[in-house]
Amino acid sequence: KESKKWVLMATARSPTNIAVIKYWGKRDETLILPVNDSISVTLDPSHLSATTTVAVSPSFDRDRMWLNGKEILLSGGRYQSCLREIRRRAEDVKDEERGICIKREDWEGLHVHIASFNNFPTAAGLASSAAGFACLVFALAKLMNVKEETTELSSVARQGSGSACRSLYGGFVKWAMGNKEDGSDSIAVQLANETHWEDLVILIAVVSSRQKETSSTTGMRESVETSSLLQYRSQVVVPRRLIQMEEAIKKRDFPSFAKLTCADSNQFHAVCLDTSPPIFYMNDTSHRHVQLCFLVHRTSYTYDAGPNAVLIAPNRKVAHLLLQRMLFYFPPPSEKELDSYVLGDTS
Ligand code: 2P0
Repeated sequence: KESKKWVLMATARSPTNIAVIKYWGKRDETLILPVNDSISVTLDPSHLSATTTVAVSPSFDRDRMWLNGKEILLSGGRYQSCLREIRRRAEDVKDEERGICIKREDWEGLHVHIASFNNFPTAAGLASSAAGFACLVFALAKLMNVKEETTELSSVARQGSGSACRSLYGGFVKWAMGNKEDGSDSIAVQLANETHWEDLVILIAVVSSRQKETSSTTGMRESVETSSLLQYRSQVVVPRRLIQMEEAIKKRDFPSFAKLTCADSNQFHAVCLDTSPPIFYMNDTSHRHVQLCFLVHRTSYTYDAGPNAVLIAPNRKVAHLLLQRMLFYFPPPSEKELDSYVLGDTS
């Protein structure tokens, strides 16, 4: 009975990432294998990130998880895939001070409890699943003393959520689609680390923190089934754009980087419109942000599966100017407006 009292824990924090060449469409839904390569920039972990603590104890009778304090079901295939893949790679763990010894073969019979928090809106098109699954996989790997390289872990995180594989690295990251059927070469690689382009400033304008109406998973499936633009994009446009984007990142060439980023965001949303039934992730406010971006010289924008703007400036000076314009055209609500909003007065 005494031996049932111990709990071993590990905590990790992972930032979200913003794709500048978008992933949209899967060729295998179970293994989460994409139809094209993608490139993203990982944000600073102090802002949009997930923090996850995983715990193991012989007293736990089943795997359980809490997301932002609320228990969620772990029965979904994606959580099960990540847990299974990490358990498969688990090693011996010893805590001599506390007299705990877990043999690699013991992990199969032990259960985990997982508590995860996002410091930003969940499922509002700010890649919360990317930060969440990257963090879960990293924390579990730490707890179970998994020795694999980050690239190998990225293929586990990918099975939680495609974009999560890119959040295991900082800086600029490419998710290579791979071509093997088992997905073993569908992994993330770091193109440049977080110090490579430190001047770059990313501003996020939260237009809505409501959950999106069409989940990425459903949206992608419908685009793959119905959009001919998606086929052209994945086979012709993205391969070309990828080479240009890698070059722009390497040279810190902001004009090329900005042009490619905007073009790729536009094409992703064009694919959404080309889907049947059409998917509308951007709204009128998003469109106004795009117009504003064109008014401020040397800025770029990108939109994920939601209306929130991700605006990119080459340095703090331009970011300051952009922010000034944003606050002029989209002034924050007055205290009176805020009060009526909180009190539910819609008049
Ligand atoms: C991306 N998005 O590259 C693209 C751009 C949204 C638009 O990856 O089904 O949540 O879990 O693999 O990763 C959002 O899709 O989808 C996404 P699943 P995920 O960031």
